[in-house]
Amino acid sequence: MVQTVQQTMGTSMSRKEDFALLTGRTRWTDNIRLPGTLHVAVLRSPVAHARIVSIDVGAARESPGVAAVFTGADLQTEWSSIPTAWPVTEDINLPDHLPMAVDVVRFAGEAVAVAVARDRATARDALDLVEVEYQRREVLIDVEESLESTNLVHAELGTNECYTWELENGDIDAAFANAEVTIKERLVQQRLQPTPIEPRAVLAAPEPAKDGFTLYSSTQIPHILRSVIAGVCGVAEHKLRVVAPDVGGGFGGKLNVYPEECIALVLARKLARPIAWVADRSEDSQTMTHGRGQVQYVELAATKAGKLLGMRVRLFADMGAYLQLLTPGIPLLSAFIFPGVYTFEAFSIQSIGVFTNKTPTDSYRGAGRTEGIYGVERAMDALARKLEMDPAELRRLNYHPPFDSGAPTPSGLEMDSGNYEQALDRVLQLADYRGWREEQQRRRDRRDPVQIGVGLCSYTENGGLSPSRMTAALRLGAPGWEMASVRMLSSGVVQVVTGTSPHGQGHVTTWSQIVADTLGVPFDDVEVVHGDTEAAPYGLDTYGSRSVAVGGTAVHLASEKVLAKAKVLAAHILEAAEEDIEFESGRFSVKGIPGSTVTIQEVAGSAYLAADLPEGMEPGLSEEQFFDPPNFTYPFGTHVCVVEVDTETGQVRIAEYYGIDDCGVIINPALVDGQMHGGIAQGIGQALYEEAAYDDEGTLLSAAMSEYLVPSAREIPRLTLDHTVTPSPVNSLGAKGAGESGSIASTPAVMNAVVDALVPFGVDALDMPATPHRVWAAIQHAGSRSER
Ligand code: MCN
Repeated sequence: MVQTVQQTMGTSMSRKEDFALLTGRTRWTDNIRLPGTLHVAVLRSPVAHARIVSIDVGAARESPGVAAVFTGADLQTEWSSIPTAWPVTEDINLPDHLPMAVDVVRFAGEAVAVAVARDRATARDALDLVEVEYQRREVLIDVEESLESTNLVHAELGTNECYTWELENGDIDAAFANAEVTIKERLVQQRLQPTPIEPRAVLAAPEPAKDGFTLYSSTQIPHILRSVIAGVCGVAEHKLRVVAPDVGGGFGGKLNVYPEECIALVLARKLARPIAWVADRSEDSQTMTHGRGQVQYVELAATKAGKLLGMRVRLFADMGAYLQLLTPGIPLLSAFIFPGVYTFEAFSIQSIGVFTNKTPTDSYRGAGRTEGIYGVERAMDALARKLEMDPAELRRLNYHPPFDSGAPTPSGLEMDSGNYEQALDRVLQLADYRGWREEQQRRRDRRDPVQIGVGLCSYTENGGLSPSRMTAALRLGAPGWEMASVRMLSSGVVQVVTGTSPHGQGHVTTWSQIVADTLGVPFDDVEVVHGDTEAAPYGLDTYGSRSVAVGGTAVHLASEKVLAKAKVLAAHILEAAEEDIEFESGRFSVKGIPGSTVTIQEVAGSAYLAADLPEGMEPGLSEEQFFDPPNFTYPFGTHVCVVEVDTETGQVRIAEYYGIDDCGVIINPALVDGQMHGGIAQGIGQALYEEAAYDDEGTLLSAAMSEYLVPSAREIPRLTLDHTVTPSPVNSLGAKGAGESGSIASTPAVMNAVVDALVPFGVDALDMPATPHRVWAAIQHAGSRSER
C-alpha cells in the first residue's frame, strides 16, 4: 500500500467545523434538554444603586407552574463570594461579590430574585409578581468623579479606589526635562458590550449516580469555570463535570464565572432537578462583562527630530460594580504594551482601578492591549502633527530594530521576534500611501466638503497567554500552560484531546493540520475532542490568542512523542537500527533498502497487538504533553485606514483598509484571514459605532440591539490584507497568536484617519465612537480656529 499524504500546514484547509454549523447539527447549550428540566428566570435590579428594603415573593410562589422562588437572602448560605483571579496588588480592595444581591444592589441588572418554573415563560411571568422596595442611593457613573466621591459603591471598603498599580523604568522626569517637544492627550476608551451571536446559556444537572453535577455552559473556559465554581458553590471539583458544547462566539465576554452559572448549579442541588437558563439580548448586554472602560492621560517626550525620549501614562480603569475573573488585571495588560513597537529610555505608568455603579468590566477581544496600543498610536499621531512630520516616518524613526529573539521593551518585557519596518514598507506600498496623501492634498486644496483622512497603526501585543512564571509574577492566579494528548488508535485514526476550548476559531481544523503533518496521516483521520472536563481533564481554555501558540504547540509536541515511539517500533519491525529509519509522509523506511517500509498505521496496529514489542516498550501509541512556553508571543503589523469624512454631515465612510500582519508561522491562512476580518470589524465597531451608554441614573441605554450599533457587512469596507512571516522562537511551531490582532490594530488606525481628515479644521481631539454628530460637533467647535 502506497500512501500519499498531502502537506496541510500553511494551506487553507476547509473547516471541519462548518458542515455541522451549516446543516444545523450543532449542540448549543440551550438546545440540550434533559428529562425533568426546570427553567430559571432572574429578576434584575432596575436601579443602579440602592438598599433593598424588602422583597415580597409570596404571590410569585403561588403562581401556577412555579416550582420555587428565591431571593438573594434565601440563597446566601449556598455559596461564597465569586473571586477575582487577578488581585493585582497586595493591598487591592476586594469587595464581596455574591451571585445575588442580599442588602444592596450596585448596578442595574444585578440579580435580586429568581423564579424556577416548568417553562421559561412561566418563570418570567412569575417575576412580574415579585415586589421589591428599593431605597435609592447616589449613583456613580464617571470613573474620575467616582474616585473623588465620598459616596461609595462598597461602603465597607471606605473608598471607591480598587487599587493603584505603578511601573517606572528609566528616568522619566529627566526624559521630560530634556524634551524639546511634548504632547499630552486625554483619551477615552468607551465601554463596549460583547455581542456574540449565541447569548450566555447554562444547564446544571444533578448526577445522582455519581453524587455530582454536570454543568453545561456557553463558556470559553470550562476548566477554569470548574475550579472556580466548585469553590464558590461548595462542590468537590472532581464531582463536577463542566461541558462547553458548541459555543457561538464569546469575544472575551464568556471568559468568566457568572452569577447565573452559580444560580443554576445551586438550584440543581437544592431542587434535585436540571435547571436551565438562557439570557435574552438585553440581559446579556446588562450582565455580560463589558470591555474597555478607561480614561487615559498619555504624554510623550521627544526631540525636535522626532526621536522619542519617554512616555508617561496615567490611566483610570472603570472596574464597574464588582470584580469579575480578570477585571483588575486588564489595565495591566494595557500598561505593559503602552510603549508599542517603539524604543525609548524612560516609561512610567500609574493605573488606578475605580469602582462605579455599572456592569463589571473584564476581557473583550484585544483586552488591555487594544487600549494600550490605542493610547500610544493616537499619541504618535498627535506628536506627528505637532512636529509636522509624516506619521509613517515618525513611526519608522522610533521602531525597535529587527530582532529574532529577546528584545527588551521600555515596560520591561522581552519580545520574541519582530521586524516592524518591513511590515510598514509593505503596507505603505500595498496602500499606495503616497497616492492617498496626494489625493488628500488635492481635496484640501479645493476645500472639498468630503475630506480624506489617512490613519496608521503599528502594533504589537503580548498574545499567547502565557508563561506560568510570568502570570504568577503578575499575581494572576491562573497558570499559562496547555495540555494535549494524542493517541493513534489501532485503526490508524488519531484522536487529539486538547485543553483549549474553541468558540469559533477553528481549532478542530487547525489541530488536525498539525497532527496530520507531524504523523503523516490523512487530515480526515484526525479527530479532536475538546470542551468537556471529563474527556479533557486538564486545560486552561481559550483566550488571549493563546490557543495555537500554547495549545497547538502542546498538540505538536505530543504528536512528535507519538512519532518518536512509532519510530522505535518501526525499527524493531523492520529489523533495522533506529538511526537508519527515515520517515516521510506517514511511512517509515530503512535508509538505502528500497521496499523495506512500514506505514505508521501498521506500526499502530502492532503497538496495540503487542505480540512483538521491543524489550521494555509499553503497548499502545498514546502520549500526553504539557507545554508551558518560556515567553508570550508578540504578533505585530501595521494597518492603514483611509476614510472619507463628509464635513457637512460628520458622516465617516471607510474608503479603503489595508493591513500587513505577522503572526509568525501560519497554520491555516484562510482561518487567519477570518480572524483578521472579524477582529477588524470589531475594531471598526469601537471606532465608529459602538458604545455601552449610561444615563446619570445608571440605566444602560444601549441594552437593546436597536441602540447598540454593531457594524453589519454594509459598514465593513474591502479589506486588503497580507502577511510577513517572522517565526516565534518560543514554540516549536514558530507561531504567534492571530485572534486579537485585527481588533488591536484597527481602532487606532480608523480614529487616526478620522482625526487626520479633520486637521484642516483644527480638530485634534475626538472621542469614540466617531458618530456623525460627534464629528460634526467637533468641526463646529473648532470652527473658529479653522484654516480653511
Ligand atoms: N491561526 C493560524 N496560525 C497562527 C495563528 C492562528 O492558523 N499562527 C489560526 C488558527 O486557525 C486558530 C485561529 O487562527 O484556530 C486563532 O488562533 P489564536 O490566535 O491562537 O487565538 P485563539 O484560538 O486562542 O482564540 C482566541 C481569540 C480571542 S482572545 C478572542 S476574544 C476571539 C478570537 O480569538 N474570539 C472569537 N477569535 C474569535 N473568533 C470567533 N469566531 N469567535 C470569537 O468569539
